Amino acid sequence: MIERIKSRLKKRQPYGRYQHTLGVVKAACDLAEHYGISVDKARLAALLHDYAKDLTEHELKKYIEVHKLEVDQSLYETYELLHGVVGAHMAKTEFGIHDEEILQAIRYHTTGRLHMEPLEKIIYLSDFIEENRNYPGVEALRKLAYEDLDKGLLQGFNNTIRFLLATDKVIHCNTVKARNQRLKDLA
Ligand code: DGI
Ligand code: FE
Ligand code: FE
Ligand code: FE
Repeated sequence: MIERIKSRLKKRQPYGRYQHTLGVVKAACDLAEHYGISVDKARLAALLHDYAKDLTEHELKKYIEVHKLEVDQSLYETYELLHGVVGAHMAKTEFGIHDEEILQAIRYHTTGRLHMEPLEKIIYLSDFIEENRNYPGVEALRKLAYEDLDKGLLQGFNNTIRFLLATDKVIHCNTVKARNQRLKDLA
Protein backbone atom coordinates (compact mmCIF):
# COMPACT_ATOMS: atom_id res chain seq x y z
CA MET A 1 0.00 0.00 0.00
CA ILE A 2 2.67 2.53 1.06
CA GLU A 3 4.82 1.72 -1.98
CA ARG A 4 1.82 1.96 -4.31
CA ILE A 5 0.96 5.41 -2.93
CA LYS A 6 4.59 6.54 -3.17
CA SER A 7 4.95 5.53 -6.80
CA ARG A 8 1.67 7.31 -7.62
CA LEU A 9 2.84 10.42 -5.74
CA LYS A 10 6.17 10.45 -7.57
CA LYS A 11 4.26 10.55 -10.85
CA ARG A 12 1.84 13.29 -9.89
CA GLN A 13 3.86 15.59 -7.63
CA PRO A 14 6.73 17.80 -8.81
CA TYR A 15 10.05 16.98 -7.11
CA GLY A 16 9.80 19.72 -4.47
CA ARG A 17 6.30 18.76 -3.42
CA TYR A 18 7.23 15.10 -3.17
CA GLN A 19 10.17 16.00 -0.94
CA HIS A 20 7.76 18.08 1.18
CA THR A 21 5.44 15.06 1.42
CA LEU A 22 8.30 12.82 2.58
CA GLY A 23 9.26 15.49 5.12
CA VAL A 24 5.71 15.58 6.48
CA VAL A 25 5.72 11.77 6.71
CA LYS A 26 8.90 11.85 8.77
CA ALA A 27 7.65 14.63 11.07
CA ALA A 28 4.21 13.05 11.48
CA CYS A 29 5.55 9.58 12.30
CA ASP A 30 7.94 11.09 14.82
CA LEU A 31 5.26 13.19 16.51
CA ALA A 32 2.83 10.25 16.51
CA GLU A 33 5.39 8.10 18.29
CA HIS A 34 6.16 10.91 20.72
CA TYR A 35 2.47 11.37 21.61
CA GLY A 36 1.53 7.69 21.54
CA ILE A 37 -0.84 7.64 18.61
CA SER A 38 -0.85 5.30 15.61
CA VAL A 39 2.30 5.75 13.52
CA ASP A 40 0.70 3.80 10.65
CA LYS A 41 -2.24 6.19 10.47
CA ALA A 42 0.07 9.20 10.68
CA ARG A 43 2.16 7.82 7.81
CA LEU A 44 -0.86 7.31 5.53
CA ALA A 45 -2.44 10.68 6.34
CA ALA A 46 0.88 12.49 5.81
CA LEU A 47 1.59 10.69 2.53
CA LEU A 48 -1.78 11.67 1.12
CA HIS A 49 -2.33 15.10 2.72
CA ASP A 50 -1.32 17.02 -0.45
CA TYR A 51 -2.35 14.34 -2.95
CA ALA A 52 -4.70 16.79 -4.72
CA LYS A 53 -2.48 19.84 -4.33
CA ASP A 54 -1.28 19.98 -7.93
CA LEU A 55 -4.70 20.11 -9.55
CA THR A 56 -5.79 23.44 -10.99
CA GLU A 57 -8.62 25.43 -9.45
CA HIS A 58 -10.82 24.39 -12.34
CA GLU A 59 -10.02 20.70 -11.86
CA LEU A 60 -10.62 20.86 -8.12
CA LYS A 61 -13.99 22.59 -8.55
CA LYS A 62 -15.03 20.17 -11.26
CA TYR A 63 -14.09 17.22 -9.01
CA ILE A 64 -16.14 18.68 -6.16
CA GLU A 65 -19.15 19.07 -8.43
CA VAL A 66 -18.90 15.68 -10.13
CA HIS A 67 -18.53 13.84 -6.82
CA LYS A 68 -21.01 16.09 -5.02
CA LEU A 69 -18.58 16.78 -2.16
CA GLU A 70 -19.98 18.86 0.67
CA VAL A 71 -18.15 22.16 0.95
CA ASP A 72 -19.31 25.48 2.31
CA GLN A 73 -19.40 28.52 0.05
CA SER A 74 -16.35 30.28 1.48
CA LEU A 75 -14.26 27.14 1.17
CA TYR A 76 -15.43 26.64 -2.42
CA GLU A 77 -14.36 30.19 -3.22
CA THR A 78 -10.83 29.77 -1.84
CA TYR A 79 -8.46 27.85 -4.13
CA GLU A 80 -5.89 27.06 -1.40
CA LEU A 81 -8.53 25.27 0.65
CA LEU A 82 -9.90 22.87 -1.95
CA HIS A 83 -7.09 20.29 -2.08
CA GLY A 84 -7.85 18.86 1.38
CA VAL A 85 -11.45 17.82 0.69
CA VAL A 86 -10.59 16.53 -2.76
CA GLY A 87 -7.50 14.68 -1.49
CA ALA A 88 -9.53 12.96 1.23
CA HIS A 89 -12.06 11.76 -1.34
CA MET A 90 -9.27 10.49 -3.62
CA ALA A 91 -7.66 8.67 -0.69
CA LYS A 92 -10.92 6.80 -0.26
CA THR A 93 -11.68 6.07 -3.89
CA GLU A 94 -8.17 5.53 -5.30
CA PHE A 95 -6.58 3.76 -2.34
CA GLY A 96 -9.56 2.35 -0.44
CA ILE A 97 -8.79 4.22 2.76
CA HIS A 98 -11.95 4.32 4.86
CA ASP A 99 -10.50 5.20 8.25
CA GLU A 100 -12.35 8.40 9.17
CA GLU A 101 -9.50 9.68 11.36
CA ILE A 102 -7.11 9.54 8.42
CA LEU A 103 -9.65 11.08 6.05
CA GLN A 104 -10.43 13.93 8.46
CA ALA A 105 -6.73 14.63 8.93
CA ILE A 106 -6.35 15.02 5.16
CA ARG A 107 -9.62 16.95 4.76
CA TYR A 108 -8.82 19.53 7.45
CA HIS A 109 -5.05 19.81 7.19
CA THR A 110 -5.11 23.36 5.77
CA THR A 111 -7.64 25.08 8.05
CA GLY A 112 -7.97 22.85 11.08
CA ARG A 113 -11.43 22.85 12.72
CA LEU A 114 -13.19 22.69 16.07
CA HIS A 115 -12.63 19.48 18.06
CA MET A 116 -9.51 18.31 16.24
CA GLU A 117 -8.42 14.74 16.93
CA PRO A 118 -4.77 14.12 17.88
CA LEU A 119 -3.99 12.78 14.38
CA GLU A 120 -5.39 15.95 12.77
CA LYS A 121 -3.25 18.10 15.05
CA ILE A 122 -0.15 16.13 14.18
CA ILE A 123 -0.71 16.40 10.43
CA TYR A 124 -1.50 20.11 10.68
CA LEU A 125 1.71 20.79 12.59
CA SER A 126 3.92 18.43 10.60
CA ASP A 127 3.03 20.42 7.49
CA PHE A 128 4.68 23.46 9.15
CA ILE A 129 7.69 21.88 10.81
CA GLU A 130 8.84 19.25 8.28
CA GLU A 131 12.58 19.36 7.58
CA ASN A 132 12.31 21.25 4.27
CA ARG A 133 10.45 24.19 5.82
CA ASN A 134 12.65 27.16 6.45
CA TYR A 135 11.26 30.40 7.86
CA PRO A 136 11.99 32.58 10.89
CA GLY A 137 10.77 30.77 13.98
CA VAL A 138 10.61 27.27 12.50
CA GLU A 139 13.18 25.89 14.96
CA ALA A 140 11.22 27.23 17.93
CA LEU A 141 8.00 25.77 16.54
CA ARG A 142 9.67 22.36 16.03
CA LYS A 143 10.71 22.37 19.66
CA LEU A 144 7.29 23.52 20.88
CA ALA A 145 5.53 20.82 18.85
CA TYR A 146 7.28 18.17 20.97
CA GLU A 147 6.82 19.98 24.28
CA ASP A 148 3.12 20.70 23.95
CA LEU A 149 1.03 19.76 20.93
CA ASP A 150 -1.67 22.36 21.62
CA LYS A 151 0.80 25.18 22.18
CA GLY A 152 2.53 24.25 18.94
CA LEU A 153 -0.80 24.20 17.19
CA LEU A 154 -1.76 27.64 18.52
CA GLN A 155 1.51 28.98 17.20
CA GLY A 156 0.81 27.36 13.83
CA PHE A 157 -2.65 28.93 13.62
CA ASN A 158 -1.31 32.31 14.70
CA ASN A 159 1.37 32.16 12.00
CA THR A 160 -1.21 31.25 9.38
CA ILE A 161 -3.58 34.03 10.42
CA ARG A 162 -0.75 36.58 10.52
CA PHE A 163 0.24 35.52 7.01
CA LEU A 164 -3.35 35.77 5.75
CA LEU A 165 -3.74 39.24 7.25
CA ALA A 166 -0.43 40.41 5.78
CA THR A 167 -1.43 39.21 2.32
CA ASP A 168 -5.07 40.39 2.42
CA LYS A 169 -6.53 36.89 2.15
CA VAL A 170 -9.89 35.60 3.32
CA ILE A 171 -9.60 33.81 6.67
CA HIS A 172 -11.83 30.73 6.69
CA CYS A 173 -14.03 30.39 9.78
CA ASN A 174 -12.55 26.94 10.54
CA THR A 175 -9.11 28.54 10.88
CA VAL A 176 -10.51 31.09 13.35
CA LYS A 177 -12.55 28.52 15.30
CA ALA A 178 -9.62 26.12 15.53
CA ARG A 179 -7.34 28.91 16.73
CA ASN A 180 -9.78 30.19 19.35
CA GLN A 181 -10.42 26.71 20.68
CA ARG A 182 -6.68 26.22 21.28
CA LEU A 183 -6.75 29.32 23.50
CA LYS A 184 -9.63 27.88 25.52
CA ASP A 185 -8.01 24.45 25.79
CA LEU A 186 -4.79 26.02 27.02
CA ALA A 187 -6.45 28.32 29.55
O1 DGI B 1 -0.44 22.47 0.96
P1 DGI B 1 0.69 23.11 1.72
O2 DGI B 1 1.27 24.28 0.97
O3 DGI B 1 1.73 22.16 2.17
O4 DGI B 1 0.09 23.72 3.07
P2 DGI B 1 -1.42 23.97 3.53
O5 DGI B 1 -2.36 23.04 2.85
O6 DGI B 1 -1.42 23.95 5.01
O7 DGI B 1 -1.71 25.48 3.12
C1 DGI B 1 -1.92 25.91 1.82
C2 DGI B 1 -2.19 27.41 1.82
O8 DGI B 1 -3.47 27.67 2.40
C3 DGI B 1 -1.20 28.24 2.62
O9 DGI B 1 -0.70 29.26 1.76
C4 DGI B 1 -2.01 28.91 3.70
C5 DGI B 1 -3.40 28.86 3.12
N1 DGI B 1 -4.49 28.92 4.13
C6 DGI B 1 -4.58 28.29 5.33
N2 DGI B 1 -5.71 28.65 5.98
C7 DGI B 1 -6.34 29.53 5.17
C8 DGI B 1 -5.57 29.69 3.98
N3 DGI B 1 -5.91 30.52 2.96
C9 DGI B 1 -7.05 31.22 3.10
N4 DGI B 1 -7.41 32.08 2.13
N5 DGI B 1 -7.84 31.15 4.22
C10 DGI B 1 -7.55 30.31 5.29
O10 DGI B 1 -8.28 30.28 6.29
FE1 FE C 1 -1.81 21.20 1.85
FE1 FE D 1 -0.94 23.05 6.74
FE1 FE E 1 1.55 20.15 2.79
